[in-house]
Amino acid sequence: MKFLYSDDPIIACSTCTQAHAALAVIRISGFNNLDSLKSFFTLSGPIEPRKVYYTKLHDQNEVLDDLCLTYFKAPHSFNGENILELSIHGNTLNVERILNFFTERGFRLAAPGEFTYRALKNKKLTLSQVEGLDLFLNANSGFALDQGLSLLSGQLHQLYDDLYDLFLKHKSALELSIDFSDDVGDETARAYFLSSLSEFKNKFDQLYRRVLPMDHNLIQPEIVLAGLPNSGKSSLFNLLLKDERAIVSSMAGTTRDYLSEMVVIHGVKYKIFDTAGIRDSEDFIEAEGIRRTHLKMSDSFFKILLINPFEMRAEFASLANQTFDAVFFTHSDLEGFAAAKAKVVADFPQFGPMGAMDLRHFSQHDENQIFTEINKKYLILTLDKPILLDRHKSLISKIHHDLESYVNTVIYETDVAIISHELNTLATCLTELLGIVSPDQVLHSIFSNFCIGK
Ligand SMILES: Nc1nc2c(ncn2[C@@H]2O[C@H](COP(=O)(O)OP(=O)(O)OP(=O)(O)O)[C@@H](O)[C@H]2O)c(=O)[nH]1
Ligand SMILES: [Mg+2]
Repeated sequence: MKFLYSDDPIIACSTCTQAHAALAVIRISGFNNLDSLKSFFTLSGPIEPRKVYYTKLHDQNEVLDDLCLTYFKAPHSFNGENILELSIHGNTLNVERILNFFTERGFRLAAPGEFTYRALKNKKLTLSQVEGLDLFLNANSGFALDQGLSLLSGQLHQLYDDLYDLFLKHKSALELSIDFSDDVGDETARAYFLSSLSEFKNKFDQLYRRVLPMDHNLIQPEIVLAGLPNSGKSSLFNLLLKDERAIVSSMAGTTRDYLSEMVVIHGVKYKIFDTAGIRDSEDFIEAEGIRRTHLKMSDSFFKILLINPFEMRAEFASLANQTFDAVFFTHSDLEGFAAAKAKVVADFPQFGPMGAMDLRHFSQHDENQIFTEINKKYLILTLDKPILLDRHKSLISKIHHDLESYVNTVIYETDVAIISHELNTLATCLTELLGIVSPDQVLHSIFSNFCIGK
């Protein structure tokens, strides 16, 4: 990420550049003073900060666009630099022409997230605020929007700060017990040391509880349709999308690799997967497709199993070993369905209640039934406000692990040097969580996710 060490003036369009729109916002940041820019606009007087000017951008005598211009003077801007914002007409060619106009005059096109990186560098935002902004801009659900906003407004950072204060208090209690135990007495120093540890641990445990549902990605929640070949996965996939997206046929093994599409259910954007039917296959490509089905099943937060009771195979045992969030029988319109279903239910009692569906006459009621189950699970998983960001989740889990080991050391170890060493290990993770220390690869992974113009 070369831009970490650059402070050139940069420019980007901060709104969508893929389609025509009424307006587009171009941002220019990091210029030393306005003199280098003022001559491009038709303005009589000085440009005052935080005032909107209706003006024209011109290339010598030719007018390029009429626009609204706002100047944010450093350090009172989003990223602490001088920023000029231009609200121009949103034709994509117009946007491109204006960007070219400035790049030909020494302004460099900004890399994704570069404006925000400068906000971090100039201490306008903390690292977790930056992550909150990223989460907010890429949110797929109201919950992710709320958590992004909470991070952006610094609420989670405040919690980390409070935790760090308790940590420092405990650290000073350890130093006190080393340096002054003769003065304050061994017992008193030890009691203070232990109570400060328990205070820190209680606070940390509250945070750790929010990391527990670790297994699934709730930022981009995934739903998988799984089952044997010909169980109706692609049929249901198309019905839920209301689009003939996947090929449906009576030939077993039609879907050979997974397909995915976005579907919005009760305001949450999910990625739904149609997968290759599971069976033993000699065919290399189909076998690879089936391996991918298994991977998708372990990634997805909601797994739907479809069963065609007329086409059972030995391979079903491998599916029956897993837990599914919903299990449905298809082909309920066919003669002999009740008996075929009863046999599967008797052979595989572990699934519990299973619904039945006639995918040839899929109703609104069927759709509601599936969507309600998905929504219910998402709401349950997000009820305790789990922390969504992977970097935070893994650091909090690491602190949890180090803290458990530290508590054991405190109980069984008398050598203060060893206790002190373990406390320092804990400190390293905490400072990373707070963003006091941010290794380059952490910054790289955060900023590589950002969109251009932010
Ligand atoms: N009568 C009836 N036919 C169905 C039903 N559901 C699916 N089918 C038919 O069953 C066949 C297989 O359906 P698909 O949706 O392609 O099955 P799949 O699970 O995607 O199969 P693979 O891609 O081979 O793994 C097609 O001919 C569908 O029209 C149903 O509820 N009733
Ligand atoms: Mg299919």
